[in-house]
Amino acid sequence: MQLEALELRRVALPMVTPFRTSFGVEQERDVLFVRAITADGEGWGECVTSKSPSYSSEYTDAALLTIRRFIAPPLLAAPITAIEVGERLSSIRGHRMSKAAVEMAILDAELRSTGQSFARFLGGVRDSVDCGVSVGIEDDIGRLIDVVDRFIGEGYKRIKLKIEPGWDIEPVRAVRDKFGHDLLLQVDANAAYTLADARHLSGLDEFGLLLIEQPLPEEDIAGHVELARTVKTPICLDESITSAGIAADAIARRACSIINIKAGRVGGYIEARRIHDLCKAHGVPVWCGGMLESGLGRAANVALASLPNFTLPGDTSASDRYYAKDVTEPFVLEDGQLKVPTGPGLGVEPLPEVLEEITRDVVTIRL
Ligand code: OSB
Ligand code: MG
Repeated sequence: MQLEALELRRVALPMVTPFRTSFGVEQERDVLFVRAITADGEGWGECVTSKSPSYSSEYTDAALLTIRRFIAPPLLAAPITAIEVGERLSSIRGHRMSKAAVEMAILDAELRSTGQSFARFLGGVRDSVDCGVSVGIEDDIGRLIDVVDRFIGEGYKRIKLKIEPGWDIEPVRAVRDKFGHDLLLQVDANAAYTLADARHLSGLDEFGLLLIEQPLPEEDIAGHVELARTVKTPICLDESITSAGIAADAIARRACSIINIKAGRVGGYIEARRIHDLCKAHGVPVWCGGMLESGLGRAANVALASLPNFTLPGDTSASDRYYAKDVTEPFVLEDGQLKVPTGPGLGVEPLPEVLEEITRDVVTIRL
């Protein structure tokens, strides 16, 4: 299809509670929505960057600039299909979240025009997916127990605790003591440790965790190889896995035995599917990560999570986990699951009044 324009809409989405991780606190999402406008209709993408470059090197101001200056022009220059976006942008290094957002919008436009859903296109095999929830770092253990108790009550099938040095063994012990050993429980360090902490992290082994996510820095594949030999808890990588090539390398070197797939981090849903297929071929289970997405990104994530090798519950929480008012019809938990949208493309759209209310700025790029 021929793109007529790309609209970049910067929105502010207030969060219900601050979300604290080892790299910072988020209270309001500063998000970029991408609207692909074509002669055959439109499509939506969501950029998963945040305000500051703290989870990864990308951030929203930079994504806006990168899309305007480098990503939009080659895509507007000649007809394009979603599966060609990666190749068309291959001379632009990095900026995967920015590329992913634009690819998502083009894919949505394409699938809407042919009447196919994201899940169908990606190869989904389930009509609903098991959901976990990511629990931020709390001020004290009493508060943490209350938060976890509430999420279990809401039906979440798996709890992930954010950890950092000084907030690791004790909170995990407290949650295990309170909720028992049947609770599916895992932790996420967002790269807050070094290899010198290997023995300390072995202290988590007694709690029967599903996995420890990204203990060491993004670039430190060798460190994770070493750590995986010391710690019995399975190592799962998030930040480190930026492409199918890196995933193949990490698996071959035994840096991890589980992978968290986030489409934004790897440059789009098509690369995400490649990583899924690779992991499936190697017997490496995957699960769908999250980046505090609005209903747009959430719809695509739930579709991705319906692929066969997504055998662990994902960070595919309900809309009300983060937002009192989502930009789409809200995703609501039913028996710990979310329904995979079946309509054309994402199967959801921004609600016009909400979109107007949260929009801070709109830039339209034409050829
Ligand atoms: O590391 O998985 C992460 C949120 C923002 C950035 C990074 C991460 C997270 C989460 C929450 O853990 C995921 C979600 O619920 O969307
Ligand atoms: Mg993570």
